[in-house]
Amino acid sequence: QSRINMPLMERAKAATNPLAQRLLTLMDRKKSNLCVAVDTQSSVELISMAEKLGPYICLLKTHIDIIDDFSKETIQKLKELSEKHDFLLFEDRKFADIGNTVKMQYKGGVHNICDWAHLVTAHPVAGPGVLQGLCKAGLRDDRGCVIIAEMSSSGNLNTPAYIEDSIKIGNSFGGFVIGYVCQSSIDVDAGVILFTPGVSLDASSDSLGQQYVTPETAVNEKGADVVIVGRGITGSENPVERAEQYRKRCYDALCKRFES
Ligand code: 5IU
Repeated sequence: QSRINMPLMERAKAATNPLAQRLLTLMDRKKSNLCVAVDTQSSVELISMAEKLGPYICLLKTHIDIIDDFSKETIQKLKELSEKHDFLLFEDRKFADIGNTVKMQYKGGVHNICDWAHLVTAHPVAGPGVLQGLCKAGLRDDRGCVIIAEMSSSGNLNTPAYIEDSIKIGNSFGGFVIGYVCQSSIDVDAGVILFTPGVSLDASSDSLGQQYVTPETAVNEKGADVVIVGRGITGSENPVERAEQYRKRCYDALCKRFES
């Protein structure tokens, strides 16, 4: 059986990475493979979305550096809500520098990302040093990284060779890398998780290069395990209703794969 048609709990058992195991188990328990991307500049809005949408999601994806009124309290509240509603915190920091620099970006500055984000993203463009650096900031069982193999935006520079090499780099850090951001069903072990952004029920693109597909296309054609949705939920009139709609469509599409 391959990753594609293996039930989540079987994949959790196959996973060698403890955080991958935890996320797959959480997805099964909550019946959610939905990650909401809350791209807002207001910490009040961020916390309010986390409180409202928490029950429907497996992951809350942040861009903590866009918050205008950031404070330690923002993080404290996110941590509390992550426990209350049983979701993990995913900071989409897109680390991309040399190891020595990303090590400091991960654990330093006002955001102190490795203190609170269960997951972070990294571009492998600089080579394995980016992962060596992140691991140096303090590798623990409840911290992990998602490697960006392929972006959703039009004109991205992720060639098939780049994607293949990204996976080679990621696979050599199996204790830290739990999966990949990608737009196609790349060949990875059953315990490795694929994340796909660029999903919307309303639009096929935005005015700045983003490209969208439906939840079903993401899960059943692109092989996504976790579906990342931003404005489709946060920009709607009723984000809670919309989140439940996306949760169901994404999870039903995933369950359909187990039957095949
Ligand atoms: N995001 C992408 N595409 C990518 C990667 C990250 O859209 O390839 I890597 C982020 C950007 C934003 C969210 O935070 O995912 C998608 O938001 P919308 O659903 O609002 O487009």
